[in-house]
Amino acid sequence: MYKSLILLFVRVSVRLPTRILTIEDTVLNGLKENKMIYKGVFLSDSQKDKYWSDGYLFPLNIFTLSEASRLRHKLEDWERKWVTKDLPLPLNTYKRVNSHVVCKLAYEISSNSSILDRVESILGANILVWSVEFFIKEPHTRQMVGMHQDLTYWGMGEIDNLVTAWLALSDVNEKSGCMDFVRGSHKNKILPHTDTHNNDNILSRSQEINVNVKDKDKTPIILKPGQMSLHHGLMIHGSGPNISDDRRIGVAIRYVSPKAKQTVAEKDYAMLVRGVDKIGNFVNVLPPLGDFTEDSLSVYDEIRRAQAKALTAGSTSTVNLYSEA
Ligand SMILES: O=C(O)CCC(=O)C(=O)O
Repeated sequence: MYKSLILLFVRVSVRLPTRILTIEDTVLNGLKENKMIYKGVFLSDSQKDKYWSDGYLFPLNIFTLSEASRLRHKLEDWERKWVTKDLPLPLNTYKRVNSHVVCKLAYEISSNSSILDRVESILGANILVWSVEFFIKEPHTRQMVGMHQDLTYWGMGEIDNLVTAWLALSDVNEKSGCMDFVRGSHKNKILPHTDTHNNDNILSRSQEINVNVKDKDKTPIILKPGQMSLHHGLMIHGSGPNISDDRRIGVAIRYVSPKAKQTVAEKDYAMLVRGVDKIGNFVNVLPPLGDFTEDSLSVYDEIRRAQAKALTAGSTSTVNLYSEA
C-alpha cells in the first residue's frame, strides 16, 4: 500500500515539469513561483550577444494575447477606480514613476518569472526593480518622447547593470508611436541633452539629446500586446505621437543588479524581485500589500524626495517630476 503511494507520488512529481505556467502562476503569484517545477525561459547565447552588440533585443514573447488583454483590463480598471480618488499627487505621477511602490499590478508585472528570466540573462541572478513606468499615449494625441539616453538623469553613471524591459499591452507600431532605437548607440558615453520645454514631450524635463538622429538610423520597435523589448540604459531612443485609434500602452520596468549605485542623490531605493542583495547600495522597498496603502504612499513620497536630487540635477528651471495630471 505505502509502496504504491510512493510510486504514485514519484510519477506525479515527474510529470510536473512539463506543466505550462499560466498567468495565475506567473503574473499574479509573482515571487511565489515553485522553483522545483519552473525551468526558466532564459535568453540564448546569440540573443545575449545581440543585446550587447545592438544595445537592445526584441520582440520577446512574454504573454499571450489573451493574457495581455487581461492585464490591460486590470490596468484600465485601476485607472478608472483611482483617477477620481483624492490621492496626495495626481494619478499620472504614480503611473509615470515608481508605480511598483503603490500599484500592486505594476509590482506583479515586474516580478513576473518570464520577464525576470530574460533580465537575469543580462544582469545576473540578483535583480531589483528601480522603477516601473506606464507610458500611455492616448489615441490621436501629439505626445511624444524626445530622443534621449535613460541614464542621463538617473544618477547612476554610465553602467551596464541597468536594463529596461518594455512590455506592450496594446498594438505598438509606427502609427501608434512605437519606440525607435539607434543600433549600437549604447556604446557612447552619456551625451549632452537639453531641456526643450516642449509640452508634447512626456519626459520629466522634456529633454532631448543634442544629436541629430537621422530617420535611417532608427529601428522601429514594433510589438504585439504581450511582447517585450529590452534596452540598455545608454541606448539613444525616443518615440513619435500616437495617430492610431487605440491607446498605446507600454510598461517600462527599470531593473538593476545590486552592483548599480546612486552617486548623485544621498540614497536610492529599489525592490528585490529575484535572488539576494548582499551589497546594499539601495534601501530595500517591500512590495505593496494593496493599491495606495498608507504605508506605500509614505514610502513613495520618501523615494520621490530622495531621487529628486538626481532627477533635477543641472536643470535651470523647475522640473515637476510628472506632478501634472
Ligand atoms: O514609451 C516610450 O515611448 C518611451 C519609453 C522610454 O523612453 C523608455 O522606456 O526608456
